[in-house]
Amino acid sequence: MKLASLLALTFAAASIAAGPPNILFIMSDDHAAHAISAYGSKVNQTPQLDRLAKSGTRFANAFVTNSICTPSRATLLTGKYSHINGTPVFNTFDGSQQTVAKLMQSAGYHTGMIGKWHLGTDPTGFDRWIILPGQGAYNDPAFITPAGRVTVNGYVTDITTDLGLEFLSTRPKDKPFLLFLHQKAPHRNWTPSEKYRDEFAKKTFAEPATLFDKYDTRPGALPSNKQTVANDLNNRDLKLALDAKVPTELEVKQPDGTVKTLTGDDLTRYKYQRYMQDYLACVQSVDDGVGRVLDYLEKNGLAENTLVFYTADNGFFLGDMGLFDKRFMYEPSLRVPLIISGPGVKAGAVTDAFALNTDFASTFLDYAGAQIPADMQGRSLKPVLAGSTPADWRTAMYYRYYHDPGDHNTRAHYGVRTTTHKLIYYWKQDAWELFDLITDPNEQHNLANDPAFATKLGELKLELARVKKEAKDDDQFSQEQPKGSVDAAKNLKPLGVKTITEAMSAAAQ
Ligand SMILES: [Ca+2]
Repeated sequence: MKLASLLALTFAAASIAAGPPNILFIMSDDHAAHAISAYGSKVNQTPQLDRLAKSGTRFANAFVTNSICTPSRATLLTGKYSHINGTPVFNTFDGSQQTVAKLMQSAGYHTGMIGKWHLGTDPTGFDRWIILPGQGAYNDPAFITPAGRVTVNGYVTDITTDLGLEFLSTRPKDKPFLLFLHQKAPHRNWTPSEKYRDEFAKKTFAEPATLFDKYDTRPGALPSNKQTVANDLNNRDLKLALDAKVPTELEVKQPDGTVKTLTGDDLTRYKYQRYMQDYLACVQSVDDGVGRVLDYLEKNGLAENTLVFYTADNGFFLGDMGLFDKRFMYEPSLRVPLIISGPGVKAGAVTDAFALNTDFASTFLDYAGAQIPADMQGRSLKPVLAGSTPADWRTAMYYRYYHDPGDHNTRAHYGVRTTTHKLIYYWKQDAWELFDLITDPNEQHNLANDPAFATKLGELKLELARVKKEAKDDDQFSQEQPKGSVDAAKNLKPLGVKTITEAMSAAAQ
């Protein structure tokens, strides 16, 4: 037998013996796609995420269905929209319901949950879990485990990665694993590591074209929102003082040593730079962590049979429309990064197929060879990843945000995004916004009141009604949301400062 055929046979046998793939799902908090170089970032370089994109498939159109932390995480676990899984705002998640973690456990997977959780109740369906309380802390963070509360000294992004590597090295080797490795960064109050703080504080970043957006033609929600770079970044955000006062003038030392008092647009520009310096420094540590995990998989023979996902729980405004934060259905916040590599995934590919965070649960189950429950609302991405998007793949997606007024005086809304247009409805204001995403990708010109677009508006209203019905949204939470806060304090047994190994031992059920 020729060597080539022998090798082919050996590889075939190895892939059969390998069984269902491991799944490593890395999710960061508030990481905008446009802060990743593989997505064409104009403000930073992310070599490790680019490396993942090179070995896998990058989704150019990945969206979340409710752009906010807790609801997004509930959707990941259930494969369902907020109005079906019962978590539309920051209310506690009912962990007794069907979740993908439980289903994967039943399918023979060793399951783990590490890092930011923010669902209020304890994780269910995980063999090992260690989560940050609420938002968690950037430095010397506390973690909640089934055994009690532990503290691990160091920087949270590095620690979360270390815990992930410890999970991998101590896992039972006779089972495939599903690991949710959830970074807290780069969430507000953007606190960089010592490694990157000074380096990024010296950088200057390109301003987005819409930093000084005046919100003309969009009076429904934008003018009253309180997540603007100009008027809402406070002393704490800007690392000027510990209070939440918003500076309206500021003495800043110039490169030539003189001191200048900044006000108005100059001050907004300064705030934008300070915000980006810290936010992007946080992103850099997340990127490092992705690299360390990829190295581990390669060195330990796991790369061949492990699917690696990278995504974020929501998008983020990087000064776009003059904003920070998320929540709105506008592109910077609706859109999330999604890069997937692994067995059966086309390498170096970019797909335009719409992926939603409702799709993850079905995708995991599909790869595991397990049955996908009929009540899950997403669709497996597996064929898309193999390079053959089904002919009937979605070309429109439904979105709904509820938290009104919330922390930033955001108006509740729902809408539909197609491949070319977006229609948003602020139901409490009865205000419509229609955008042509091809001619106006920055969503500056609301066409809803333009008679020339009356036909298009009518078509999109019908499309919105269709996707809303398809998502089984009967306005269940349109007026009142469930009670119970994910940030309520808990009395837990304090176990003191622990090493990574000790902390991970406490994570066992
Ligand atoms: Ca988030």
